[in-house]
Amino acid sequence: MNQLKCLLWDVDGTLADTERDGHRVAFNMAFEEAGLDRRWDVPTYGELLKVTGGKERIQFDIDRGGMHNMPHETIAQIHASKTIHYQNLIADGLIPLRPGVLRLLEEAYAADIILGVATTTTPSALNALIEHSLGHAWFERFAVLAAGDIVPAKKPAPDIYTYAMKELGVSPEETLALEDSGNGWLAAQAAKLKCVITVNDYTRNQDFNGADLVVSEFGEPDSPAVEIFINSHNLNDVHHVTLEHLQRIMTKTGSW
Ligand code: XBP
Ligand code: MG
Repeated sequence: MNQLKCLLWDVDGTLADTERDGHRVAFNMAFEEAGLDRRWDVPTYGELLKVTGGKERIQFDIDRGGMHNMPHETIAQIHASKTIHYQNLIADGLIPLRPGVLRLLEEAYAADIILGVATTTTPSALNALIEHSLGHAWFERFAVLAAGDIVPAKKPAPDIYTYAMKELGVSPEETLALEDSGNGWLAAQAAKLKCVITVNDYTRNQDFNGADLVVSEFGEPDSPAVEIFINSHNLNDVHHVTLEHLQRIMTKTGSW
């Protein structure tokens, strides 16, 4: 029987709904600054989210003919400017944490669960979110911040999860991933991790077949009950997701 020893957190869409009003807006600001007439509206950005990584997303849009005037700057320069705009948006306090995130983090930290981050986003973008939405103390409380180009292949490849576990000295059998997207779920699955998913407007129709628990959000005790979409372990008391639910998921043998 496996005990929960480590929680690995995805960032965008899981800790906070950063994509629509954060990253997307910052990309558009950078395009404007670079003299590009391209703007990513909300549905277009939803399509582009199938490509993980901001630089890769811009490249993909160029390759598919989305950008009609080619950028003067390189993609790396446009992305660097996007990251600064994103950091400023986060510093303005526009993107709160999702419901239940801080409660679960605090519960797990108090229980001596090892906490780590495994994300596709750029380290400086992650740092801004920790500083302004979580609080400075969390730089110490996360035992690893695995982000961006630190691995060659981004999600849906398992690499960022494998890297984080190696840094922490933990095994997949004692680690649970918290994700929000199909690409995140594929990455966790390929890393042989159990996985709980909190969907959002961009991801609720994606394929999470085989995930351990898929819910609308982690929720809060004093809010209405969360919606449950997949409940592979038949947890029968999920009003909001607690550390105890995550521990129960880990103790299941995988015979479902
Ligand atoms: C989400 C991503 C990132 C962000 C943009 O990462 O795919 O590319 O959309 O961030 P995750 P960057 O869900 O793994 O946290 O522009 O910094 O790549
Ligand atoms: Mg995500």
